[in-house]
Amino acid sequence: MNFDKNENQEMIAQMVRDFAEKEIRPFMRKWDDEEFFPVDTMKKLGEMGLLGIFIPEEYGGAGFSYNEYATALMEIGKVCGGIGLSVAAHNSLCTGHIYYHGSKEQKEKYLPKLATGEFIGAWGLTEANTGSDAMRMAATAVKDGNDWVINGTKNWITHGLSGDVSIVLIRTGELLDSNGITSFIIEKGTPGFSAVKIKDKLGVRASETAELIFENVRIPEENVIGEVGMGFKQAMQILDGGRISIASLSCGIARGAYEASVKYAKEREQFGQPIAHFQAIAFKLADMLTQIEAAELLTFQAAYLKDNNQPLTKQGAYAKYYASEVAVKCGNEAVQIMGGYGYTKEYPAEKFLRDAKLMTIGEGTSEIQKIVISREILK
Ligand code: COS
Repeated sequence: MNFDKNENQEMIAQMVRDFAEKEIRPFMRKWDDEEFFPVDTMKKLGEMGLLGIFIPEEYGGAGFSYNEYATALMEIGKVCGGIGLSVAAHNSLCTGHIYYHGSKEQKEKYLPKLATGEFIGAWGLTEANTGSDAMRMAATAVKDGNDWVINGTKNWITHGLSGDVSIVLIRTGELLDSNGITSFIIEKGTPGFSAVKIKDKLGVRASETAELIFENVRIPEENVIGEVGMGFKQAMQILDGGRISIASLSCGIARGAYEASVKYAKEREQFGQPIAHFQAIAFKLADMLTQIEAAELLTFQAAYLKDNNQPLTKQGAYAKYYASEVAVKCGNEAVQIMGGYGYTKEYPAEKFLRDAKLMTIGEGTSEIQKIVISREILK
């Protein structure tokens, strides 16, 4: 086993760090307060290759692997979980779905634009009544001539409003038929397709979330991804990879909370000495770092499996489960270490905690990860 970071990882980490300090940190509080999704910042991330990190160069991507993708998300997560979530959803869900399951024509048409940030990507599986129980979705697509006609809604969709292209999972067969769901590509502006922004989220507020509405939306057959009926299985595979991105982002948020805590604990004096000198605080830091390092190892292990085309359902799930819970713990401890200050927006701890909480929910809750892991153990 080699634990050294490779040259690309070092280079990407430095590049993302510089970008985040200049283009994200100065504005993230304002974006968070105003729930503003900075499309311009996303475009800049696209120009740097961060919206097509694992897409090959022939399709306009950076041509890196999941290893580098995980590294980039860890760095962004240290600064802003909201922007990190947008980068993750764009790369592994929308762009990844077209890359792994799309036809040559679909890849040539969409990937160069998605990978460079000309297009922002969205991905829709969840509905208002079907989150964990994704297969019970109600939105339907019915064949009419050469078109499919879609009706229904999708909910909690990252970039649902700003997305230039959305991949949506829609029922084309019987309820609860695992071969009865199909993936479609829908472009912004398609008649009958609209979106409404979801407001007042606890965290990741710089990342746009929306409800998608389909009213007799006509989609040509050429926008079906892969085979009709294979959408659910494609989505499960996409989520296997997506969960690595949420694990990576969680590691970044956790480390951001930890680093802010160390700085505070060394500066803040009580009883005549820095609070870091008290074991009550120092042990919190020790616990945080130990868990972060373990979460990173699980995450890089899952990324390694993905890069080597090995099964990763179980490893992706426990990386996501563990790392997201560690992120919440670290955010919580950061608030505790900073005391009253940590409870205010003047200090970064509360935002780490709010952003971290979504990590235990999105792309499958911690409870769903335990279902996935236990099924893999017992099958
Ligand atoms: N890769 C490929 N295929 C998979 C798979 C995977 N990781 N996981 C399941 N499948 C296949 C199964 O093999 C099964 O195929 P058959 O019917 O041909 O045997 C089919 O998909 C249905 O799987 P399963 O019976 O396990 O479906 P369930 O309804 O029991 O659901 C869970 C399984 C709960 C794991 C799934 O619904 C899930 O992940 N839910 C959470 C969804 C989620 O993460 N939503 C958040 C989206 S936010 S971006």
